[in-house]
Amino acid sequence: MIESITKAIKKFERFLITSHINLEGDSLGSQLAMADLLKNLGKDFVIFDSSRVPDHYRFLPHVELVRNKMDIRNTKFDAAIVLDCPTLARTGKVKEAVEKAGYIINIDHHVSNERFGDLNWVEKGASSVGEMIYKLYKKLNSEITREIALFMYIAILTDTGSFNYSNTSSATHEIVSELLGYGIKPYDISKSIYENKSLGDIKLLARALLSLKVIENGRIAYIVVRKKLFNETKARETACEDIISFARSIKGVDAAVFFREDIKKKGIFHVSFRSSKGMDVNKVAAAFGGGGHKSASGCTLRGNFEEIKRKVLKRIKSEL
Ligand SMILES: [Mn+2]
Repeated sequence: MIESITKAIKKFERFLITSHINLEGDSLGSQLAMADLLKNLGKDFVIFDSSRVPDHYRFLPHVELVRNKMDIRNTKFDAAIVLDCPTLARTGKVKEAVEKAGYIINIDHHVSNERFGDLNWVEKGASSVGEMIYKLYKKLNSEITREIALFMYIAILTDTGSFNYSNTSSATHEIVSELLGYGIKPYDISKSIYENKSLGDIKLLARALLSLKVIENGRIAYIVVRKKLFNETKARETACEDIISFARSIKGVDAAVFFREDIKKKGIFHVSFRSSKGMDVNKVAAAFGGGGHKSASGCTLRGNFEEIKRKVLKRIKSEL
């Protein structure tokens, strides 16, 4: 598969690079690493994403290349490279531009990937798309610099939960060991990403934890964050990123659920799932039109909150 990807990259000249809405470490790191790979090969590219770069990733070089607006009528691409994205709909408003590009290269590691591309390289066993891009560099014999190593490291670091999740393997550590050889500083990176919170973010965390409930004899834990909490605490949307791990960390919990009301759109709720001990939460998210990985997934629902909560908890109970 990787050969057809390298062939396509060599064949085309002008690329659209994109990823999923709500950018995070893997989507951002893999896009920036892909951009440098294309640059190394003398190709043209534009990075166009639906969401803005979160504040705690603004320390990365080249983030200014990430565009959130584009006049697609006057732009022509030979191909679109879609990274870390299980469905085309997850590219958000970039979907139209991807379709217009005419040829789609889909590179991903989600089990729920819908193979929407003309070329689909989906590696369920990869820790992150960053790890897959690393393999592309090796395959193409392309030079890795300190900056490129940083992009890949961030993708791997964040998608493995700082090397804690079950997707962490000896291969992951071997790659990371090589990346560290380029002189990147794990402590500085970790500080920039994880210790850059506002006071409001922490106040929101405190309030969110107060909402934590356990059901089914402690086997399911869930947390709820309603819209008004953002106003009351002055937290940023990204403050919610890893609150769900507190629910999963409780002894005896098989599955954790995090409900977050959308700040802008009325009646929209984002639901995340995390499991331990092998429950397949990708299946649970898929039942509501979402997806992800076996032990980490999500979906978005519209409607009355109590009704959504009831439906979601009923579905996850059936997996116990
Ligand atoms: Mn990923």
